[in-house]
Amino acid sequence: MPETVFVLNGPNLNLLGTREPEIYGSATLDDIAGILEDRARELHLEVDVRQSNHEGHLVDWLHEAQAIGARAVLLNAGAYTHTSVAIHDAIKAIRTPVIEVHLSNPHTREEFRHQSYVGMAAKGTVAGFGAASYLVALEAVIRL
Ligand code: CA2
Repeated sequence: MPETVFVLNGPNLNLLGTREPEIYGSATLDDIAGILEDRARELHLEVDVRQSNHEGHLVDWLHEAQAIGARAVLLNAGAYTHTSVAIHDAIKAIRTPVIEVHLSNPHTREEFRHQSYVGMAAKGTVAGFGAASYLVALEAVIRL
């Protein structure tokens, strides 16, 4: 059985591909899931791609990643990146490595996006490459 990589996406990322393509690109979350599934197969991994607009779901899924023995979590927590101590604590509470992912580069954007509670707890961060950020993060998993 291939090991599973959770790909968790936070608020508003269900809207990807429909609005603000100049910031977030034109790929939908389903498009990204398809790209990751193809690459994961080549890497003998399996991806489980999820999205929620609710902070607690992301916390529950981080716990679940540990419970099922997931190989890693790719986490784009959306705006919760910059606000959520609960998600920070959940990342710290599990042994499963978490890689922070962003489509845009938050450091080139508004000041309030410069702080990341996710990044402070994550193994590493991939940001600024659009949909390819997820792919680069998946490649990093096999090097962990
Ligand atoms: O660049 C990223 O991936 C972000 O995590 C995206 C978040 C933002 O709050 C972070 O600072 C950086 C926002 C996701 C909103 O997604 C939308 C997609 C399409 C249309 C509108 C919003």
